[in-house]
Amino acid sequence: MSSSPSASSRILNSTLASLVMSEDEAAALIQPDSQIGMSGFTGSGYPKAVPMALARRITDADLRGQRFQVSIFTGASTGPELDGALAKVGGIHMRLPYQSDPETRKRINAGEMDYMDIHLSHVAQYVEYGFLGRMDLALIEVTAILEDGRVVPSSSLGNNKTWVECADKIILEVNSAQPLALEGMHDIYYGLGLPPHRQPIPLTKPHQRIGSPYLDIPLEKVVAVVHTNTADRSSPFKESNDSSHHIASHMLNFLEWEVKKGRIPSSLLPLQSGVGNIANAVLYGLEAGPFQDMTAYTEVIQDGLISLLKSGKLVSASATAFSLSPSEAASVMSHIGDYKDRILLRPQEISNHPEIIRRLGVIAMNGMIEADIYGNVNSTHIMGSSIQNGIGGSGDFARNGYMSIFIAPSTAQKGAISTIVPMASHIDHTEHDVSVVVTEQGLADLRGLSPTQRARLIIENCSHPDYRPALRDYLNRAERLSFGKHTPHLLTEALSWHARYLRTGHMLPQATEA
Ligand code: 0RQ
Repeated sequence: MSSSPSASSRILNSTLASLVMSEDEAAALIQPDSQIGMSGFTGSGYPKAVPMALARRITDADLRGQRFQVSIFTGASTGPELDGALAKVGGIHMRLPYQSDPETRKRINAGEMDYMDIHLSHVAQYVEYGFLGRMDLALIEVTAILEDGRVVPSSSLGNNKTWVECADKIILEVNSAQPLALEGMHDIYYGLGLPPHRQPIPLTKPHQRIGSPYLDIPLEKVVAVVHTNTADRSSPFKESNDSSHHIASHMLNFLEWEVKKGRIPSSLLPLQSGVGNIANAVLYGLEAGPFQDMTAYTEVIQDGLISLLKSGKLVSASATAFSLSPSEAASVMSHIGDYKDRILLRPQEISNHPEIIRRLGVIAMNGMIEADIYGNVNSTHIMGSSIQNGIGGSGDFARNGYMSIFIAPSTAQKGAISTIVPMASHIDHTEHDVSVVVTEQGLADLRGLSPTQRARLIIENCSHPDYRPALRDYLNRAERLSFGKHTPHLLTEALSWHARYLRTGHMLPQATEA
């Protein structure tokens, strides 16, 4: 905890200033079995001090033989001080909606922790509808507190508005490491309401402001205010390689073709780009394209979007959070004022709202784990049973966008796994929500095609040459022997590729099996 003058000068409301305490004192206010809505989205704007103090409290309780767990709801993934620290001490009972922390992943996949993976646009309304039970506490990182008690949000907005509205109690972490110049960058819409009284959201342009730059805090609910001074801790992206360059180049050619056909303007339609190394590399690829005056209506601002903003190719970006590599985060946050007119952060119920995504005609570009030959996409599970991160916002955009593009290298784990398989081992996006599949091998435009037409195209254009003969063979035999001929499958064989990988460490069928 820091009590420097700069820290206290960020708390201008006298009632809230009187509630300043240490993180340990604040954590002592948290009861076992609480449901806590925390800020944080893709490693930005998450509380850092109280979760670690809570982890210490949980360890102490453990030593005394008392079970102490809490349920954690966030915007999306957080950082080691939150997910990492609490998962390590076995302190999380239920976690939602999206995570990418190694320790959390390990616990979930070991069956030691419950995890509910839901669309990011659903989280706020699930809580407001009461589907997820009572929200005991909101623990929110903010940049500063104004005299009237409203707050300047931090580097992400996520579900913060919903958490402070629905929770019984609120703890605020005021983080002096977040630049004060974030003030004015947020746009918090207060007009959504609940059915049957919902009205259209008055947002018709990606960069339009429809709300307030400040988050309203019901002051009577606040039980603690804690100073922190720790920067967001995000993960670096992998270096782009030949595979990601080829993927980016296929995407560029395709988008140029779409412009040439007159289907989309030369500034394209607003872009959404998912998390991950490949999605980030594709954004860098757009730098080389002919498109000018692009816009983004997305959830996360990654390094690639910053690069497009810097070069002037991207006019503006609307999102709910930053998701930057450590080096880019340091550079962007120290010059955040330069981006004030071009970046807007919104609550995730608005950044990911189906109504807006459909109205704006967003081009959705998301990474995938695997696709099957019919265009069903798995974004979340390794070998059908082990969670990687979660569906995040990919479903919000894939179902509702103008067009939905899924990207991945054609193989994973040094070629031992084909990301194009006969049948996906888990399905997040069905064949009905997938317009285009891209790997470094090529691109398959699935629009307007029947299942078997899609299968031929995906195999020929997207699969790795090492796996192509086996995929062709599977499809040919399925077309002859399948019970139905609409989406031909040999059910006992459909997932044998995954079973073989689990058995032998390689997916490639043996000659006798093909
Ligand atoms: O494993 O880390 O051990 O090397 O999965 O794969 O190729 O680095 O891909 O970073 O682009 O992430 C789908 C996970 C892709 C991401 C996913 C292994 C691979 C590697 C990561 P290692 P890459 P990326 C909006 C959008 C869902 C959420 C989403 C994601 C690791 O894009 O989480 O889209 N998407 N949100 O080796 C076994 C396969 C594999 C495989 C990859 N078929 N089998 N392992 N891997 N394919 C933003 C938000 O919602 C917040």
